[in-house]
Amino acid sequence: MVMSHSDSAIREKAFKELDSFLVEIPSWGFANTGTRFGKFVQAGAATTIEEKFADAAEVNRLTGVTPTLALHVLWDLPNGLKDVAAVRELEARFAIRSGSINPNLFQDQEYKFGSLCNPEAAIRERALVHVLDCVEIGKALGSRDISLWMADGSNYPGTQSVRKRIAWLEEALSATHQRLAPNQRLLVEYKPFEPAFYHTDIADWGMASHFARQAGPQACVLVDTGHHYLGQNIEQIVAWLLHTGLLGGFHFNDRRYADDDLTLGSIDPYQIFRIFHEIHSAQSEGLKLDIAYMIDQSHNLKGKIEAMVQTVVTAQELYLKAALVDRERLAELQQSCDLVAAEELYRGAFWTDVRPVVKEWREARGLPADPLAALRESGYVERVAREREKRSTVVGSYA
Ligand code: RM4
Ligand code: MN
Ligand code: MN
Repeated sequence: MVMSHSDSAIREKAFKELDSFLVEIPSWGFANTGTRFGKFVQAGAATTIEEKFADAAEVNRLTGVTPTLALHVLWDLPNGLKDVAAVRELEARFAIRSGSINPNLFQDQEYKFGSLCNPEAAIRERALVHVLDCVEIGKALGSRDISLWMADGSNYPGTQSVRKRIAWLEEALSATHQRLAPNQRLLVEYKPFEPAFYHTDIADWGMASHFARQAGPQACVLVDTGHHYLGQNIEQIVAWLLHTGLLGGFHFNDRRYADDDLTLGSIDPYQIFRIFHEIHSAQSEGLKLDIAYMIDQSHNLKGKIEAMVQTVVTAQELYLKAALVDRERLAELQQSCDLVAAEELYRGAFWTDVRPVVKEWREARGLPADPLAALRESGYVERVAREREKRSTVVGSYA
């Protein structure tokens, strides 16, 4: 089973793994969100970029592993590049850096029939200009990843040329790639459904891989765990992306049905463990990986900060469980096709309670031993709720 080493060797390995595992949290995870039927407003939700930075700093104070905040450009930088100076100031004030830059290609009226895949050239151009602005924002903020998700698609068969739209998107992504600085990356996210009901222009990892390859060497694929059909084997997709060198990052969340954006591991923690196992095993075989671990969740009912802390803690636990698989032994068992022993070893790692060692690690790093309890004790949520309650209750989607 997992614990074949001595306790201190396990502790040493665990500490090393936890030291190297950082998680990026999304600005929109602190904002008021809802479903298409309505929105339940929380007094403590962040409505300004300043509040989002403040909340991110609180999560980082409690967990110590979330130094970057993903930004969604039109929600967080409504004036684009002009807002960079203000963001810089917030970075310094809250000791949180800007993380991935997310273009917004879905909220403007012009995008009714698509953005980079719109049949009208002028609208495609407008969308491209926005993406290129995001590249410049990334450069100005020193943030590496441009994380691209589009809502483009169609609702009815025969209403759009799927192939023309492929070509338009290829053009736009190549043009974007040309503008990247040498350290920047373009992450291409896929999603099979919502908001388009018939076809989505980047619907799965095969299409995303094609677009990434075609755009250039600094483009790779982003896997959002909620963006798959229910029966899909996500860890196999991850294994393929590792094999082809195209795995750029994750948007982590959980779901029961579709893109539910529930907190990580709330429905199926074993799924995330299996994904992490693929990554750890690729790493142990010497593959050089550069994976952005990002959260993409919207907390409609749970308290925003509490849900974020819970997510980060869960991510650490699952990452560590998968790190502790005795991979040498597993390789032998796989080789000899000892199926039950292999499976039991694998499952054994999943069932190992790593919480005590994570707690030890936190104490050793000067972090609260129990971040969720520390959050409750701090009174942060009540304080910001009191302060933020006074403002107007007008809230737009996510922002
Ligand atoms: C999409 C997708 C994107 C995220 C938006 C808010 O479903 O997951 O990554 O930015 O939601
Ligand atoms: Mn996503
Ligand atoms: Mn999503």
